Amino acid sequence: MGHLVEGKNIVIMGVASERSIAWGITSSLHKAGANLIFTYRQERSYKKLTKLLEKHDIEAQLVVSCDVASDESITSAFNTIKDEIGTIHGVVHSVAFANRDELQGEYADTSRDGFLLAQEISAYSLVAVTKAAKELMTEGGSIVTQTYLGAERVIQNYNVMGVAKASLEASVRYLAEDMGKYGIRVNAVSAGPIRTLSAKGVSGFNEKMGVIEEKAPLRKNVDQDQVGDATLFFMSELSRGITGEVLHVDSGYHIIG
Ligand code: NDP
Ligand code: N5H
Repeated sequence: MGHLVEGKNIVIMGVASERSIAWGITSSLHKAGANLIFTYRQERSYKKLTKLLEKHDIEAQLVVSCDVASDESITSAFNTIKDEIGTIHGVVHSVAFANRDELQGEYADTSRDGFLLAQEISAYSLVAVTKAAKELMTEGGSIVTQTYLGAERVIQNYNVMGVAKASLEASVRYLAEDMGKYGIRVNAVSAGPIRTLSAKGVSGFNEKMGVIEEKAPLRKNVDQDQVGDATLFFMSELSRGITGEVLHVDSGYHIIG
């Protein structure tokens, strides 16, 4: 896999810690020769990222702040990327957010604000980022987001995030149609449960991991590196015929009834 994305400029959004799915993706893309640009929201994530890059001897082309809740922040981030880097070939979207108290109990209790917040950060952000990134993808490109099975089925506690991921997956299809004519592909990876900062403290997470070990065809949980390699596939020319797809990296769990 040494040269699958050699020389490609790829933006990675959503590294918050060494456990982040976006960090697994960073490892895979780095090993495959990509030039990496990072965006972060919280200062804490910026510090983590800087330390991680140093520890793993990875040189970022650029690290820029981007809060996907704000159009100005997205515009400013991609303008900086345009000025400093120029053409980009890929974007990894690995961000989501919902109020913790709405990731338990009944979905019917979801507040209007909580619903809109989850949609804004976890689904609309892909639309806004795609629009901004398209201007820099003058040689075509690949956009990959992260989703979860709770978009397709009712999974206890996922609630408002399940509805946001359904919206995200539908956006992947509509965006794939729009972007196809510019040579830009848009896909999603649907990962099984992985212990990350986001997953920390959410109700029922441990049980979900246990079920995978018991019921998934491969009888084990997935990890960040497996998602990283699948994302690398989507970033590379190996997937050149694929767009609008949701690829499950979940030990096969989604096929089990
Ligand atoms: P992490 O907590 O590591 O990453 C979540 C990221 O979202 C953080 O980097 C956070 O940045 C970012 N984020 C939240 N709000 C904003 C915002 N307004 N603007 C910019 N960035 C924001 O968790 P994961 O790696 O688990 O999550 C990454 C993606 O993977 C999410 O889309 C998640 O739904 C998806 N996923 C996760 C699974 C799992 O089991 N972990 C399974 C399937 C999908 P900051 O901290 O700086 O705010
Ligand atoms: C069925 C499950 C378990 C229950 C639901 C979990 C949903 C998690 C997704 C969201 C993104 C988590 C979230 O927004 C947490 C925040 O309220 C609080 N956390 C934070 O603010 C931390 C510090 C920052 C870094 O997090 C974010 N997001 O900014 C699903 C699980 C089996 C799989 C899973 C965990 C899926 C997923 O989408 O992440």
